[in-house]
Amino acid sequence: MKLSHIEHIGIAVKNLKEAISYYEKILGLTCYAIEEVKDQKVKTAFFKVGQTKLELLESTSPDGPVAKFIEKRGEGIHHLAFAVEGIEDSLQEAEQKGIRLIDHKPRKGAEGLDIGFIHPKSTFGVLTEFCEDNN
Ligand code: CMX
Repeated sequence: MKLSHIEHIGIAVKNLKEAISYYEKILGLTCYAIEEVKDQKVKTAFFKVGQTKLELLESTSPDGPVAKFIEKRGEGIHHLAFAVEGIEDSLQEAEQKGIRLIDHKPRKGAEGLDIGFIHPKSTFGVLTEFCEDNN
């Protein structure tokens, strides 16, 4: 498995607009994209800090994963996403080593990346995402 860098950190928020304002007005970052990922029931806002991105996540539905996360655990860091080379093989390799996957095959996420999630119960409590830019 080859991880190159932290692609992004996902942060669950109740109100995207209010959170964007904090990152822009207080931290001086610029929101460069807002995108809805229907499949995941989220609206996302992206910022760059060096080569790492921050992805703010607001749920678009009360039964979405981010709404459930906030209800149970409150706002905060939701997942950690690594850039990998060969996402399909990396997911398979993790599974073969006994790790519980959420996605057995990559699917399309925000920014057109191929993504796959690993279950937090297998990763010491951190919802982990693999990403690969195959565009
Ligand atoms: N980080 C760490 N632990 C988490 C978690 C997270 N983000 N989300 C849920 N959990 C924990 C819960 O606290 C719970 O633990 P306990 O049993 O100890 O209380 C356990 O996982 C099960 O949680 P749940 O609320 O019952 O939720 P589900 O099992 O229905 O779903 C998960 C959990 C991770 C499988 C689901 O949220 C998922 O499939 N996530 C991947 C997709 C996703 O998060 N999409 C949104 C982001 C999309 C994007 O970035 O574009």
